[in-house]
Amino acid sequence: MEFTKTPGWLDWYAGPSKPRFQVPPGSVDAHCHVFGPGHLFPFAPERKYTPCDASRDQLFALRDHLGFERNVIVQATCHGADNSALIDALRHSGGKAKGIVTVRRSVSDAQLREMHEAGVRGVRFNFVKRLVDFTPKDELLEIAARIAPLGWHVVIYFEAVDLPQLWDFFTALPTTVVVDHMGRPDVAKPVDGPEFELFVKFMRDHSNVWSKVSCPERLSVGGPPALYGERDAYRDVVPFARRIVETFPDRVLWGTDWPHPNLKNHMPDDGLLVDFIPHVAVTPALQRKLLVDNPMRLYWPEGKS
Ligand code: 0GY
Repeated sequence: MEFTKTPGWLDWYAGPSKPRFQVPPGSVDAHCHVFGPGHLFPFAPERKYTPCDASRDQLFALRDHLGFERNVIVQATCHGADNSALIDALRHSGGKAKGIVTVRRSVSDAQLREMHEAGVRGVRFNFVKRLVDFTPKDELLEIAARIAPLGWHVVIYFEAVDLPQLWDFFTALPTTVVVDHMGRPDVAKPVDGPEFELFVKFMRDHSNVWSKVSCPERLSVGGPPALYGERDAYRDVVPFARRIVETFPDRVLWGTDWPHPNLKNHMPDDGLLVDFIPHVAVTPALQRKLLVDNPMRLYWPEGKS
């Protein structure tokens, strides 16, 4: 099927620089996506955007270019609950990718087992209104109860202003809970202000909650780097990410977010994003936890396979 991209869509940047920061051996890019290709894996009718293609082979090439060893591929909303592109990527990864899917309550136990076999280790619940239609909480709780026995976890995506109303639901989840992009803080607000304090409390009071300290390019209000290759971008996000890394060093993950859906004003150089890591994880010990030990414990507890 042929698809027309959403007007104004920014394609992923095909010439990323080599990062100056060398990630530790065995590093995991724990948040990235595949899009289609649309002619093989059509985008979902209920999608809120139509992206450019971003194939598994392109993702694996980026992984190698940046010096990473493994990927955690997260189902993107443009594919709805059809996880075929993601499963195909897992199956062609040679054991180097695990996945997070989106499912409806109609999913069968046999389908869940098959996904597990392919390398799926979690489901994503998305509360960002521009991306998805509302799913009733009882459906999500039912799904969480069914995936818990598989040892899977729940990935949640929401915006900081919505945390108070989602708190009771999130804290009732029976699994490990991984938050995308630190719950999207408004980085124009103080890092020790009430909004981000609530997120810190969420993690402090609930030892099953982890966070990805990803997406400075999405959270920054300081604007895009003037030129690709500029090494000083996104500094307004640093205090937020650094606080989470230093307060919860054993429950943080990092990911590129390639191919960066829905960015409006610029497309990041993924090499530059990797160079952001030592600003938020400032010691080799913290970098190793963030990039290797934590994602391996969560996604490859059996060790290298
Ligand atoms: C991200 C962020 C976004 C999109 C999605 O699944 C998605 O479509 O996650 C976004 O637009 O903020 O993590 O990729």
